[in-house]
Amino acid sequence: MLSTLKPQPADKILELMALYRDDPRDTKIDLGVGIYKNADGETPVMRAIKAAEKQLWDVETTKKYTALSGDPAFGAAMKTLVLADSVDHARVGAIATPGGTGAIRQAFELAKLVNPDVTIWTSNPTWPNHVSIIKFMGLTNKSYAYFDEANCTVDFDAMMESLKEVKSGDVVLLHGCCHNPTGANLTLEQFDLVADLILEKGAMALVDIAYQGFGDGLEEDAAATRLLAAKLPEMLIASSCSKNFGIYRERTGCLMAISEKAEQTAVTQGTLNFLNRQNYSFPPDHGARLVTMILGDAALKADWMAELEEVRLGMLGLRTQLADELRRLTNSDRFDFIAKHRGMFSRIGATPEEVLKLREDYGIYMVGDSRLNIAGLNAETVPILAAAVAKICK
Ligand code: PLP
Ligand code: TYF
Repeated sequence: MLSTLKPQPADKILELMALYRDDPRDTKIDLGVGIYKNADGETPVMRAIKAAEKQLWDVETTKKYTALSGDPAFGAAMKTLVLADSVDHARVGAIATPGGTGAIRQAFELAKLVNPDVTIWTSNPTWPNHVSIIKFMGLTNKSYAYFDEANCTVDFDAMMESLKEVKSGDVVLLHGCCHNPTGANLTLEQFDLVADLILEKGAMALVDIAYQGFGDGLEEDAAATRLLAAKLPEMLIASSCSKNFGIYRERTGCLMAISEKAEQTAVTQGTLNFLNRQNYSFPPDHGARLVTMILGDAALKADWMAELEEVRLGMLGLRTQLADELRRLTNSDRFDFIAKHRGMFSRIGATPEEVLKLREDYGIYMVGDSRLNIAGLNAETVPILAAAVAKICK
């Protein structure tokens, strides 16, 4: 049977990781995969995570199964972190999932259960795994206009125009903050208009929030999600702890599902638990437990927030430095958007040929669509990148 298998398309971002690894040049710069790196190019375990792990070693007495939802304390902590008081928590069901990707997959599963003919709308462009998972599940994917290539901003008029085609029972996937791959984000006013449209169409919003704390701040980055939660009767939120807690390999995420009325939450929660059982039974606990410990302990939380803020401000500083350097070298404001974008990524608007040239001639690795990971830079490599971009990008 296995002999009938055909090779599957590779993930372009992960493929780039391998190319970088095999490049012998010691001047190479990795701006590919979305992993936070400090100025030394390292992705250290965050201080609060280390401290929580130490505590956990002392207090953990068993590793027996938790619950199908994961530890309910994790769900409660994530509701507070992401939604705060925007919505009555009694209306929110939550499950722990293997990473944000697990939450996205389970959100699609839930949408499919509710409406087997569901169309899932994704931004053009979006994180490639969104599209890949939707198609793998046999669901219909439509894309809505999002990125204005010429100005490297959101083309909001075009976005609203394409969302006019949304039908009742469709799901509209939105990036809660720090849009991947473009770095260009909606304003709160624009999110508000999108919420009106979703409401009018009888569709459901699914917010993917994978970078809370990487853009404008922990609370600021959740503002759009909270606005939608306050306004829409029903909604799904797929949240990832991979980036903001730096626990990528622990696979920690949470799917939240908001029902219109608190009376419906028991069935919604039961359905979420059922979906966990169908797909992998009990979700992973280690990362979720650390997150719960940190969010529930004032000192650990304060230290986590302080470190996250250092990370965020470091990336913002690199954005400013890069935009300034490019303004100086090109004598234009063409790259000013880099300082306005938020999160780990920006698409700098290079052609695929230019991206290839940057890789081959300069050892600068960015994704084929010219997405670069800002955290892959440091004060020394920003001028190197800027000089190469100024020279290569027409
Ligand atoms: N959503 C977006 C937009 C992402 O960029 C990522 C990637 O890291 C994820 C979700 C999920 O990440 P993970 O499954 O590693 O938590
Ligand atoms: O977009 C990124 O680079 C991150 C990491 O299959 C990632 O979201 C990339 C590809 C992938 C899983 C995670």
